[in-house]
Amino acid sequence: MATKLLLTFAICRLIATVGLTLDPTELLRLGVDGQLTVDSSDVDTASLDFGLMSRAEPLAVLHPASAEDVVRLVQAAYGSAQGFTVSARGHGHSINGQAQTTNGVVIEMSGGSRGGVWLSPAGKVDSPRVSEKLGYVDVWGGELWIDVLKTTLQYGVAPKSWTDYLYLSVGGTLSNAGISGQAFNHGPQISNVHELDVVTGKGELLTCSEAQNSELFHAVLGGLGQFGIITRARIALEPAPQRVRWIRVLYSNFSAFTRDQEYLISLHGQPAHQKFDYVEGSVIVDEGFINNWRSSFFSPRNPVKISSLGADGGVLYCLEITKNYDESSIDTIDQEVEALLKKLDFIPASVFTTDLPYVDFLDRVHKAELKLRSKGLWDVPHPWLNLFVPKSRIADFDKGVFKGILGNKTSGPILIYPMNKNKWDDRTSVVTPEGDVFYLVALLRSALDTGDETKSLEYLTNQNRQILRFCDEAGIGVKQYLPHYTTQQEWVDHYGDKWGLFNQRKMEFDPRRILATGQRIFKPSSSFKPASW
Ligand code: ZME
Repeated sequence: MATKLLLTFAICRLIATVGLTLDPTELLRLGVDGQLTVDSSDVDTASLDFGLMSRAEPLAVLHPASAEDVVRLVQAAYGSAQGFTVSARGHGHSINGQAQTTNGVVIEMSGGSRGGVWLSPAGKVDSPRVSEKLGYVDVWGGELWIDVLKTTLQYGVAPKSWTDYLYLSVGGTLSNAGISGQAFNHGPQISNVHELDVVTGKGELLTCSEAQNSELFHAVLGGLGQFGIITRARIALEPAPQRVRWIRVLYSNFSAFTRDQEYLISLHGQPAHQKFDYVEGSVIVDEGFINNWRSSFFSPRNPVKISSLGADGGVLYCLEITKNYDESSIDTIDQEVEALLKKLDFIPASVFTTDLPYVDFLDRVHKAELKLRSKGLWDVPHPWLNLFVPKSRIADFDKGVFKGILGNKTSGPILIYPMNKNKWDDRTSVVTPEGDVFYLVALLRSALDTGDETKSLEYLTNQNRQILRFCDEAGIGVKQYLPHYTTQQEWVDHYGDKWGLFNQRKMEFDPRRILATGQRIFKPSSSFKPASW
């Protein structure tokens, strides 16, 4: 209690210094079980994200002990005359300040001292609750996918659809879509959720699914945090494979590359032994990069002279595929992979194969993270650009961007892979391009201050603008994934036909526009905003 009073005084003082008129007794009356803090280290952490390109300080930070704490905070924000904003933050891997907020409170959904996993509305438990039939798991919204994986593996099961990087929160990826090489087959992560608990912008804790509160369910999936805070998710599981055969093959011809990728994802309806489990790809625009990349993936034997591969316009394409297996399929894995590879048109001498445990494959980006961290190359600005490009225009994109604007320079991985739109639910809040198949193109760049201006944040940010302008002028019809815009008109254009629905859902579920203001989609309502807005 003494701590709580001290905190309240601190918040009082803080609010006084920023000139807000928020009545501090509103926060005192919260009576949260978790920790509400204005510690500078908490505020600093909540002010930043992985992108390191925007900074916004919240008034305070809440480390919730349960969904009820989230309810108490949002109810206080919603019910107060002056009000404040509320943003949920997971592991802080947004690029453009999407989980930040000024004049409000950041709820730290992940990690901290809490530990374990919290279920709502049932209360605390020590581990995620795996259903008896092992068909799904219930997890706290702030849980990281790596921890969901480690726990479910103890029961011999695992989620079906992933992101490349697992140190992301469940609520965070479900608020976007959650994609990786499994999405062609299982759909994005938002297609693999049975049920959610959500705290709406009115402070109501609602369970939602296709059958119950379905409008909220679809709104929240890919909803960029605009309609509620996910406190529990029920995630679809499958029997966990034991091992992964991981293969990379190279192409110099872009149309051969995309033809093969599109063929492989067209196999989604086939029996498991006749398709790959994961289909991704990458673009290699300079030779220095592939040498690095090759040495980290393959044994020092099997040398490949990149210059001898006849790269078309100096650009190479790498198809990356996996096949999962276990003891029962150990005798057939070689033949199954061979039969699939026979159908493809890659450069014959360019097959690179690894074999590893399932968890090591899924957690592969973390290994890259540890290497980059050890060289001080992780906590740097990340001017990332993620685009959905329609299949019909991917060749134009290649010509204009990979063989054009990028100018043989990379500052990080460039991912490219197609997905089947029939695995996406149009009732969710996500926006995808026209056509049955669209590509993810991800430019995952790190900015460095080395004196080489092509590595600078300014250069890369400018290049992102150039790429978007090129797509716009060529009428390519791209949609940003993990979108970032600064004006409402751009958001209206982004949502297109879905804007009306998106706006209607906002009025219903967050009428005072207090949630996730860092997305910059809606301004907090004018009757409500403090003078400093
Ligand atoms: C900064 C960094 C990103 C280092 C490796 N990556 C990645 N590598 C491969 N796929 C990724 C990825 N980040 C997201 N997806």
